[in-house]
Amino acid sequence: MERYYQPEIETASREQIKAWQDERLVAQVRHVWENVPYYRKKMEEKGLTPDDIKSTDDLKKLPFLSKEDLRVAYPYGLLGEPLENCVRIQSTSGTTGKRVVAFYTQSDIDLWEDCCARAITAAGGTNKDVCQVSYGYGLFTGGPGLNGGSHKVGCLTIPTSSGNTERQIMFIMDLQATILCCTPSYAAYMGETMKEMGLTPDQIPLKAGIFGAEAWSEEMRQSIQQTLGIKAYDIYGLTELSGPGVAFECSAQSGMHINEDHFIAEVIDPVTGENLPDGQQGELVFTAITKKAFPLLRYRTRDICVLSHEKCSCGRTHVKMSKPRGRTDDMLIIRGVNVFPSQIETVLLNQGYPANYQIIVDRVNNTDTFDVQVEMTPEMFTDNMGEITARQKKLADGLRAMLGITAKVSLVAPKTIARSEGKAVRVVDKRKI
Ligand code: DLL
Repeated sequence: MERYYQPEIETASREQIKAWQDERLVAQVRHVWENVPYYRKKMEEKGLTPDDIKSTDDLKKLPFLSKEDLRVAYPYGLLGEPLENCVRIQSTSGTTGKRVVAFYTQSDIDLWEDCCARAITAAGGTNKDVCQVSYGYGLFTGGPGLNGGSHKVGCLTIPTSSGNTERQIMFIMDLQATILCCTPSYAAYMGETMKEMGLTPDQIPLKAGIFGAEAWSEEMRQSIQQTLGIKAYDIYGLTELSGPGVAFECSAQSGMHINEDHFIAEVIDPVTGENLPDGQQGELVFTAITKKAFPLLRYRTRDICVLSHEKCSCGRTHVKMSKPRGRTDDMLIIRGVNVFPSQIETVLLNQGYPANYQIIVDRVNNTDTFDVQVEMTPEMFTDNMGEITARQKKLADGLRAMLGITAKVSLVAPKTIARSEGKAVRVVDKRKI
């Protein structure tokens, strides 16, 4: 039987959800107008006052916020509460440009942890479970968010953080962990290590995994489920909007329910900014309607996905987002063709390769070079060059069929490509260096 953490909210009628959103949006716009001069100015530039926003039907009148706004307003420009009401910050790794610093009141943290508790419950978690949180703790939101959610559900929580894989496995086995939370690439690495240690899926006590923070394909899900003998659930979120738990997967494993009592989701055309209907792919935009310290309105995530209001077999009524296909800024343009790392991953896994790969793009004599390095499994590994060449050709053919351009494929020995304990680095774009 499907279990919910907050059943009355998670299965509320569409009318009820809209009523919550209408009321909370109006209050949030007023809160922002009164407390965030940066956004007030943006509203004024459009000739808007809070009186113009009477319900969610008026949402599209509001100006967007982008990563660029976060950079300009760094560090306090989007703060919605006096600092004395804030109790925590979290931050992103800031690989491109300035770090994002998000602020939380105690109530903001509480709502965020509720969202994570919903995700853990949807993955079958109860107070009888042992939940190992192997996302990084610290400024990254993964560890703290799922730690808080796990406490709320009442699981025995093992806060291992990421890294030290042998110790991770020791805790899973000795304390009989039943739920594992980490990035999908780290889950794959743990699975690989356990297999090498001679552990079979039936010896591994885990039953579920809650994996997110990076794009991962359906093929990768199947592979992790098999190696660990678990059901693998996706979880989505971003620091700017609290962290993990903005959306989470249920037993249907077909998209993630967005916590619509806290976030209003829109999908827009990234070029024109126009709203797109269900089923059409575009950029995900969120309006946070309950959190107060960092109250972002119409924040452009750069994540590309589609929304669906179709009835879900789990009984939850909140809208579902598809797995993000990638980020607008992850998308590579190689010789004029759009390429997402997730498309490449699909081809590799379909041909039996592990998800250990790297994409290296460069520009030589004004032409883009496109190299894909892929690890062989120990079973495939051979020094028969003829066999390797045939395999490389088959993979290059598969990639050409998927992408429409030719890649130079190099098969490399097992364990050549660095493993990730957090978000995996799949792309090295030397054109940008
Ligand atoms: O990655 C929060 C998180 C932690 C989510 C743990 C899930 C689990 P950031 O570091 O701010 O926050 O990165 C946010 O990561 O805009 C997406 O591009 C990507 N992302 C997050 N979850 C998923 C997912 C955390 N399930 C950025 N699938 C987002 C694909 C994801 N991409």
